[in-house]
Amino acid sequence: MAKPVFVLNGPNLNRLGVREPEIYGRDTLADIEALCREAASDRPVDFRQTNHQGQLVDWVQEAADAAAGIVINPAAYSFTSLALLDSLKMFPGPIIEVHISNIHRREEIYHHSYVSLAATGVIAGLGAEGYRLAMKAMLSLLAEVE
Ligand code: CA2
Repeated sequence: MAKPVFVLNGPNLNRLGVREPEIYGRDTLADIEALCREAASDRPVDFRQTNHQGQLVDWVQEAADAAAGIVINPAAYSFTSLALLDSLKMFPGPIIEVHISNIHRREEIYHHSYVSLAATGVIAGLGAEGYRLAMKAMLSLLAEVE
């Protein structure tokens, strides 16, 4: 049985589809989970969301043993968390960072992601579709190494 792809989501993403649709679109996190599972086809997906930084670190550490790859939208922790960066640096497989909005078109505080220093690739500004593309890219990357 193939190892799963962990899809990890950071703070406030549980509120997607409820507020600020002009920035984040109308898809809910449940909709995004469904499209990730569809894009993954036979590959198992472990889809999670937390509002807590330490929980994300714990899940990345868990992924080091249990997951083939990580797709992560760290939300605000992208721009603040050296703890998350350190944990991702220890992950041996591919990491794809996803942002629903184009962080580079937003205020300057959103322009520098620490997580990007550990990411294999970054997708931003394509809405929920970014997760589908991230899953497709992840499957290609895993096909190269497995
Ligand atoms: O665009 C993204 O995916 C972000 O990672 C989302 C983060 C933001 O801090 C990043 O700059 C970009 C914020 C998520 C907030 O989610 C909300 C959902 C519904 C309503 C309001 C906020």
